[in-house]
Amino acid sequence: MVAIEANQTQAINPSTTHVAVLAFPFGTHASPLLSLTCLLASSAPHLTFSFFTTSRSNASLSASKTVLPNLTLYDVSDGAPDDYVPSPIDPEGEVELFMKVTPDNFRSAMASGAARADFIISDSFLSFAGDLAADVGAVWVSLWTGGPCSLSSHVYTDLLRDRVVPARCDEEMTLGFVPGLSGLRVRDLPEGVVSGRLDSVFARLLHTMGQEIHRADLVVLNTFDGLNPAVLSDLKTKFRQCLPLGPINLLAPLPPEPDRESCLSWLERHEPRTVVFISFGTIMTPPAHELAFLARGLESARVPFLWSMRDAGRAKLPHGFLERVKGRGLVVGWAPQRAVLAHRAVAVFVTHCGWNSVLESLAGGVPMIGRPFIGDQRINARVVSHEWGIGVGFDTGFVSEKAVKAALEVMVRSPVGEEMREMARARAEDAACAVDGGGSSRANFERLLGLICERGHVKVGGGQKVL
Ligand SMILES: *[C@@H]1O[C@H](CO)[C@@H](O)[C@H](O)[C@H]1NC(C)=O
Ligand SMILES: CC(=O)N[C@H]1CO[C@H](CO)[C@@H](O)[C@@H]1O
Repeated sequence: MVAIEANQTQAINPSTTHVAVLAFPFGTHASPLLSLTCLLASSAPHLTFSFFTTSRSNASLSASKTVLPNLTLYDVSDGAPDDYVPSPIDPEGEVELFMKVTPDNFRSAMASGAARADFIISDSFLSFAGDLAADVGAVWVSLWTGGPCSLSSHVYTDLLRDRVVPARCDEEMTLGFVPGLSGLRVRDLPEGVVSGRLDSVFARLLHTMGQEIHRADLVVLNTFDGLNPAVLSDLKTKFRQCLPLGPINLLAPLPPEPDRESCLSWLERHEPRTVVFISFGTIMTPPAHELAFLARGLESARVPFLWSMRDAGRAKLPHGFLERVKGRGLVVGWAPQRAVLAHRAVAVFVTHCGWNSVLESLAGGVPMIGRPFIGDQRINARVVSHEWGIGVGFDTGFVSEKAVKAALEVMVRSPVGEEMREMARARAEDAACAVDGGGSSRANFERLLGLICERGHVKVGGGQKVL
């Protein structure tokens, strides 16, 4: 690694460029970041990439099995005691422990790692990455892994807190005063923006993120031009450079996931667009009474279904359910979600509306029945149903067997459902075009790659960098 003097201005040998990538190691955050890193590293084999995350997060990443000679994974401390067991009822607990040891955990892992970083690509949640980059004169690239509407709700948090006083405002009030968010209601906002505990770990982290993200030299978004045009064009005015290059699941596909419970061969035995796929992700399980409404609704609508459910959920199913639906329903502990959603047998996806799940459903052209729980999920569910028109939402949860049955019948058997599938397929085509040669996301990826390969025209001199 060439040491850079403060006044050095001549071109730097590009073969020494080092890109350090800092993950937010919770939920599914690290996965799109690692996919993007793998694509950059395989496109620029002459550069050096280091990926920093906790060992718990690394263990859950399927792309970490991709071996690239110029990409090295490094452990950072998660701040938790050795015998720590994450609590399902306090998901903020481990985030709090982790945030307490940042940024020193990253700083020391980076010092033990490869060379000084020329680029720091961080999850946008890690606002301190801006200071780490400034310390070493690196370019800061911030990746927002969620959707553009939720990002906007954090960028405009102060305005929202000013205008929306929960005690005086109707939950149904729309957010017409925020550019691009006129279709959303107060009740769709993530907790901690205007309601709930404004001083929780997450609320503070996201508030800071919303205020700091504009300092990034580049903001990379996991969406594509045209998907949420109004909010995206507003965000572009807020950032120095904004590169939507998603869906990352299509731009930089992960290796196929294992299918140990034979979901795909089961789907093979079904007619196109007839099966309901249900998964609430790795963190959420609906409460027992809602699981019962959903199970009974599936039973009475007599639709074939594939349900990916952890053991915690199984115990809450109605008595005798699994026996009664044998042959028509398949309940598994884990399903290869991307391949399932890409399968032609799937008619609708019952989902918590995490952004990765929404994009995977969109990529497969599958409309959704949303049952959002926390964070950005209510915004995503609202965007799916009201902006894209490719789903229905249960934003207060599954309220009865009858309501579930009606939604399933509409989505699987009615012309309305068929129309939504057609619109979802059109969105899937747009997404595929965006990441294809000549598409906007592909072009933005090439631009990011070009900037990194040319060192972003970084002029190291007087501490200034110009992109
Ligand atoms: C990350 O996980 C992979 C397996 O998926 C393992 O080979 C590797 O050693 C791990 N890296 C670190 C730094 O823990
Ligand atoms: C050609 C080149 O720079 N390869 C690098 C790939 O990454 C490893 C470690 O991350 C470096 O040691 C190599 O120099």
